[in-house]
Amino acid sequence: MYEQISHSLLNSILDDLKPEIRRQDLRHFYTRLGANFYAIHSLFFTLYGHRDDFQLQMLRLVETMAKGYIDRTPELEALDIQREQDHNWFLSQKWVGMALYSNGFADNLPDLTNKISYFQELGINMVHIMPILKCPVGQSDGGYAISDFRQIDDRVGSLEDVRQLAQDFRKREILLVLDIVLNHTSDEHEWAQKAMQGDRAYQDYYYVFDDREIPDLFEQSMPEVFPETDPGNFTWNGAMEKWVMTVFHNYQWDLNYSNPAVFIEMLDIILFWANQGVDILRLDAVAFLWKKMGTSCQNERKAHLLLQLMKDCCQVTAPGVLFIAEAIVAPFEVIKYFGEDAIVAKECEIAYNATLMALLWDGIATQNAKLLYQGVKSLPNKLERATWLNYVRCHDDIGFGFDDHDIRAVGYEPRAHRRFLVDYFSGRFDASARGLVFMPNEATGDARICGSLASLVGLEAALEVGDDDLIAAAIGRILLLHGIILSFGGIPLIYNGDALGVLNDYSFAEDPSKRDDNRWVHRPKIDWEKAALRKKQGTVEHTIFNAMKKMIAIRKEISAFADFDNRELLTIENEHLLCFTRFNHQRPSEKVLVIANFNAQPQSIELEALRLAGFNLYGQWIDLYSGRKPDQDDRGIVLEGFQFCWLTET
Ligand code: OTU
Repeated sequence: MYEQISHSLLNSILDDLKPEIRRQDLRHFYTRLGANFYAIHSLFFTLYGHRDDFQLQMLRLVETMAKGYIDRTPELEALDIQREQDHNWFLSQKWVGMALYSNGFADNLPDLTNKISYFQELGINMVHIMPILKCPVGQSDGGYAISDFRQIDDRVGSLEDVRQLAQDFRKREILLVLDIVLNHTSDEHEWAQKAMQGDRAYQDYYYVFDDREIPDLFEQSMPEVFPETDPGNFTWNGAMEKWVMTVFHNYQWDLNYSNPAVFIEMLDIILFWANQGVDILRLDAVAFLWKKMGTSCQNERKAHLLLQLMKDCCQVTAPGVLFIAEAIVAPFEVIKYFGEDAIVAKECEIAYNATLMALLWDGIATQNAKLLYQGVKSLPNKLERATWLNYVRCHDDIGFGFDDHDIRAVGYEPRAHRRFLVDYFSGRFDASARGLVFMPNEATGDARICGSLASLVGLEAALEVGDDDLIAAAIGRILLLHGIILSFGGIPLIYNGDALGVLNDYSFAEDPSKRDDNRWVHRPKIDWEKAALRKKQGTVEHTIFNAMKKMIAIRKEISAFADFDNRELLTIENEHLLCFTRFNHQRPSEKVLVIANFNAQPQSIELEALRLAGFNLYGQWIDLYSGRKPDQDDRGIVLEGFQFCWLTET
């Protein structure tokens, strides 16, 4: 858009650019800057326009983008241009992700490179490696407390290893996903250290206060993330003799984005990682970016403006790089991280589908799909060129954050129902679920759940008693959940260990840096000798791994599984089943019917429902997953306990 004020500002900025920037060939940079400048200027002005040094900050911002562009390799620039041309590339069904800790999946980064063939064997072509940056030696929140945004933790490797990995992945068409922890730094970060030494400029990078007056006001409306271990949102720092805002752990200092210097530093870091060859950046804890007194300090409008500005700036320098929003918040809030009021994604192209994740677990606990159906029905529509990251579990706890209205709509009382779920997964209701309660909050009654997928769905207990039926049921649940995330629409993200049925790892309790955080129970170190059993018939590992491998391979062949607003939820009588159709957005008659039975008993779906959904009842049906004709009785199609199928007409 052409607009006089921003255009004349752009001209004067271009005149003021450092000579070394002006001398470069910046053709593509300038076209993109011209296209995005109006938006960048408006956003930057809304956030920082009240400052005397606004124009100087704006110049710094443009210099940061230009510098990032100059550092971009020709290979990455070619990729940018290719992705600009094929801008829906990430909506394809061919992508299947996995999330892992480099020192949990492998020993370290070089060893991870040795194990790339495992990804190829399973069909994984997008790998999210959890934090690998320099962090405190003891407690570091699993690396989410970062001490240097440009240096790799030497316990896992070096920057050279990451570059090598990025290259090795690229050759094999595997996407690399890394974290950018935007919301906070560790208290060992240079900025925090300088702040502690009394440097005012760096104290302004954080929220620091002389006394409790303002912190107390904030506390009135701010919830607590880790109430059990880190109650409150502020920590006293003796060196500064001030209170610092620490929403997460007391050693994680919240960055203050009302300071444009912070924004520019973090943009520079984003561009730095884009230039190391990272394809997708996972932006951690984005809901928390803007703090405003009197609010929960989550999902604030200005948090969205910051993300829009990040996206607009990153598009100028590295348009091929995508953002994932990690916002584990209410369904109607999550959707906004794609970009509110925009036609195409204007914040993050991808967002964690935490709602689906939580609903799936409800289905497991209740053996009933009615809340899952209701929650999926209420999922707001997302924008075009935006997609979900669908997952069963990740490295964090599982919170039952679905909507209270939906819970009531299906006849449960929200508080009691959530309590039931926590009781269920912590084994108080059914001893076969081996979860641990995470961060119970006495004041609010809230609690979340930790535990590996296999242990939560009963595999650990079933193996202990050696009961084949129970083992089969647990495996059935594991496959059922993946059958949904692989067909729902979006990028499925499989968690490290889940394709091998890895159980809880209780060893964290002996490690002083981990024992207070039971999320470590489901952050396994893969035992590769045991993992080799995936090649031995008759083992649990073999059954799960090969089923997943087959599902992934089939998913990649089904064009109706690409994500183009092409899912229709079916309303059916049997509440144990979740049922939806996926259709090819260009050829809608190419349909796949997904049916998932959350109940242990066989369940049937009435043929009339399928007829209403546009299926030809006299045609030939085939389950693309099993390759078999579905079972039928006089009422309709019958699914075994925990069975799922991907039906199509032949
Ligand atoms: C994210 O977590 C990370 O995934 C966690 O591993 C980190 O501890 C946390 O940020 C701090 O860096 O912020 O938007 O267990 O579900 O805190 C949601 C709580 C987050 C996490 C939540 C999440």
